[in-house]
Amino acid sequence: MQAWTKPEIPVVPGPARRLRLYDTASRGLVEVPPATDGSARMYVCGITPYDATHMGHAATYVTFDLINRMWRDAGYEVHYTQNITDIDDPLLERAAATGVDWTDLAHSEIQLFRDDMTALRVIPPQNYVGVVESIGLVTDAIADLQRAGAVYDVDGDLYFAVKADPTFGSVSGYDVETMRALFAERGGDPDREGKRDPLDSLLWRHERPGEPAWDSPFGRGRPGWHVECSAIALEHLGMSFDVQGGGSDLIFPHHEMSASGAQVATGEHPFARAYVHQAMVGLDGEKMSKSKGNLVLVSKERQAGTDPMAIRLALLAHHYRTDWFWAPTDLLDAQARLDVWRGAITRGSGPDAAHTIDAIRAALTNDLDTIAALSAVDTWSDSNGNDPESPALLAQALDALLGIKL
Ligand code: 5CA
Ligand code: ZN
Repeated sequence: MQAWTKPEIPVVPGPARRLRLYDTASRGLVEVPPATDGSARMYVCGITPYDATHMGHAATYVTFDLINRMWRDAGYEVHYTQNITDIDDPLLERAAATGVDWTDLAHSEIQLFRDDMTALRVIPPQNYVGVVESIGLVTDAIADLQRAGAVYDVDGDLYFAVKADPTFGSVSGYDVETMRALFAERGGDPDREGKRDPLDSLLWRHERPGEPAWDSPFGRGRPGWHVECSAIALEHLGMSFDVQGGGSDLIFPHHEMSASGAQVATGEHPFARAYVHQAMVGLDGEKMSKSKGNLVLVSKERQAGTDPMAIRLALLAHHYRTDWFWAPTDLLDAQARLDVWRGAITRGSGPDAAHTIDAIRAALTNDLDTIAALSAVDTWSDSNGNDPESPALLAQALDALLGIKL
């Protein structure tokens, strides 16, 4: 799948810093990549394209964009893969409800997402990969799981036996009761008769009348969700890549299952070195979600004339590991801050920029502390100085490190 236009990324003078991130699995900060070996690999779970990008999605992709930017700043060659869940129940349901062909719906929402990402200056992945174009990869992964003895049949549907992975549960660290509740809530089927373990997850759903289906060694059907991300990540990044990312709603079952599936299919461990999760952005007391319909959409805001850089700055004003609720004041505050910064970089001179740039790097490499990074820029804007190079240097750093083009 075609990704989107890559923004210009200026090179910033001064020493870069190594990135530390909170890893959900080990429940602590880890350095990623662990060594200065020249490359860094990241997989981020992409959209299910049945509705437009909301502020929660945008927060997720901007967060992982900061990781990308910190790695590039440190000189790593970044390998970034993102999937598109372009066949799934919600997509088929929305298409049926609106009388639109499901592939047309997916394509138009993917295009809207590309436009939103471009406007927000998110660096595109090198591999932007749809599930529909990866069915062969997914069926290969299921065949590997079969060879590992981890697959069984329930009335023609194939299931992954989670017990085949002795480390199952180690991504989320949740107890069985919590896993079971979340599994039921997030697309799983713990109570289906014939399953060996309530947590076993669907790998291949045999063809149902009226549903799209593909040929496979297991008969016609379509893939289950988790194995899609295992297969796409394995193909484009291989095992033990540096960061598996997405929103915290994906910790369980999605990231737990996709890690286990890949580990059992390859016999290697771990799937990812760090599991990084963006907290949930909500609206009016609830998680913002396409299914609830309580959305603030990036595209609507853009159409209304909002500066995309104000949207990005509004997102950056919240730390990625804290849940928060979107409010109109977020945008007003961000626009006001942007105006102050724009005023400051058009001055003839300013205070020393090197110190501020180092403070931005120190904050961002410390588990993406965007609040401290923005505050360092505020301090620079509020101070006077006589360095004529400083405003241009700072503008360059904001563009490269925070993705804010003034
Ligand atoms: N296609 C799957 C991942 S394979 C999916 O979760 N799609 S999604 O469209 O529902 O979400 C896209 C990304 O945005 C995911 O990483 C998800 O975790 C994240 N996300 C969804 N809702 C929110 C929210 N309210 N706040 C923050 N991130 C969110
Ligand atoms: Zn995924």
